[in-house]
Amino acid sequence: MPVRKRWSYHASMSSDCLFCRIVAGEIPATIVRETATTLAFRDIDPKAPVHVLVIPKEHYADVATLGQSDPELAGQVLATATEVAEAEGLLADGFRLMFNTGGHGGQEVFHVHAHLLGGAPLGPMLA
Ligand code: DGP
Repeated sequence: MPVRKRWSYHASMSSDCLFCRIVAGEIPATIVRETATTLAFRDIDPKAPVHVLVIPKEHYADVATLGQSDPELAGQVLATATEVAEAEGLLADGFRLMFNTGGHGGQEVFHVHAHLLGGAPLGPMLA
């Protein structure tokens, strides 16, 4: 019986990953910025007037894995997030950039993504 190859912890694309399927164009998304290595698109359930998800196109499960495996790509995600923040007019008043990570972090989609939130006062994080 053939052994079904499991996707390694990071791989270029996973067919059962929601955000890999957005990168592949198989699932529609409102894309606000795209670079050779990153993609930014609006969150389907926005928690602020501006709520954009910024991802590397390559699949990494979470920011810890990305940061350890490819810090240059992690930096490109931050650069794209900053470009989106500027394009959305968030630089003057500020914004929040966060990576939910793992179970305690409340991560639901295991393709690393930065949440870029802004457009209104967001209040304290740990209320
Ligand atoms: P997290 O809990 O950090 O894993 O956040 C996952 C986010 O992904 C959540 O804010 C909702 C968003 N999301 C889930 N499914 C979709 C989708 O199909 N399209 C878009 N644009 N966003 C999605």
